[in-house]
Amino acid sequence: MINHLITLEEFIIRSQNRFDGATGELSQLLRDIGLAAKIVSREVNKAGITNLLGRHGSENVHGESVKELDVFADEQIKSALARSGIVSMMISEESNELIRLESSSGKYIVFFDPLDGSSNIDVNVSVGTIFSIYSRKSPREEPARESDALQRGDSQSAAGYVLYGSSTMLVYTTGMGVSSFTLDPSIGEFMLSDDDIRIPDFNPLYSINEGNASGWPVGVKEYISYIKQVDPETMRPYSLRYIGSMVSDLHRTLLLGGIFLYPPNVSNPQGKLRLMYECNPMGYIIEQAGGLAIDGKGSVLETVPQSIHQTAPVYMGSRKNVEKLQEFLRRYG
Ligand code: AHM
Ligand code: MG
Repeated sequence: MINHLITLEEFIIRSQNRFDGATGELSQLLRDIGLAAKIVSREVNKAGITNLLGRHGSENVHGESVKELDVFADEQIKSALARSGIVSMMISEESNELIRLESSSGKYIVFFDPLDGSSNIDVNVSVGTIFSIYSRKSPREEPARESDALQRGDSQSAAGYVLYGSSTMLVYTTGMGVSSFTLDPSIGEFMLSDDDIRIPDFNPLYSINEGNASGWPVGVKEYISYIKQVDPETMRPYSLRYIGSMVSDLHRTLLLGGIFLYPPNVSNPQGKLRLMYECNPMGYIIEQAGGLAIDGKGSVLETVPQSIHQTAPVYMGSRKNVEKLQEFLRRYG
């Protein structure tokens, strides 16, 4: 419970002060992202009354149509990441290639999805920005290498998301728990809402696109059929909640508990969601809050990435919910 107001800036500085030897670079980077989030939030909120809304007429690297707001968010985040010289490379869902910045000696590599769930914008459903930050491994006097970007999710220095919902919230972790901030538009500041979010251990809630059921692995089919059976003792049947906007579905899961699933299916045999800027950052947050994030074999965060835009199956949420799913995945191979 927070009994006095703390801004995002103040919180970041206080957290930095707890580390001897912190250079302040990560703090600066988080503040830069916070600023971009405010600008994107302003545009998302007024999208309905301006002509920003609508298709931009091009397709991104995944063949999806790009909306004007995606482009706007992409530009804002790129310029935020470029402004302090801390980032050497960035990777956006909207760009095929990784982007090398002039500050090639910058310490950090940032992956981001500028506006996730953008197919929901036209219908006024919440969307979000996701980011994932890695510290480079190569010497800083040399230009950063692609291998600096292809690190496992458990090496993330920080990860977070911004949810543009009924209010705008920024949620992030640097590996010491999860904190959330709510944008107060009247003063233009993100204010601390919770400095230690814990995901409930269990909730009979599940979140999945059931339209894809025919292509799921047998273990997932059997699990979903199990959670629909009636058994009050194990709180079955579970309730279904699916928005179709990952940030929204996982924000709810983080606060209320339950399980979010995006298994492989016929159209996406390797899963649909992107490992580096969807599964890893959201998985890191869920695990930091006490939940689990798996890909069906092991922890999502232990996957060794092969490419910057690769996809992965993902199951994450409350520990007991995910463990029950794991039983089914093991039993049915
Ligand atoms: P996007 O990055 O193109 O917006 O796609 C990702 C979105 C996620 O937000 C969401 O969880 C998922 O796609 C929904 O997919 P589906 O429509 O197949 O259920
Ligand atoms: Mg996305």
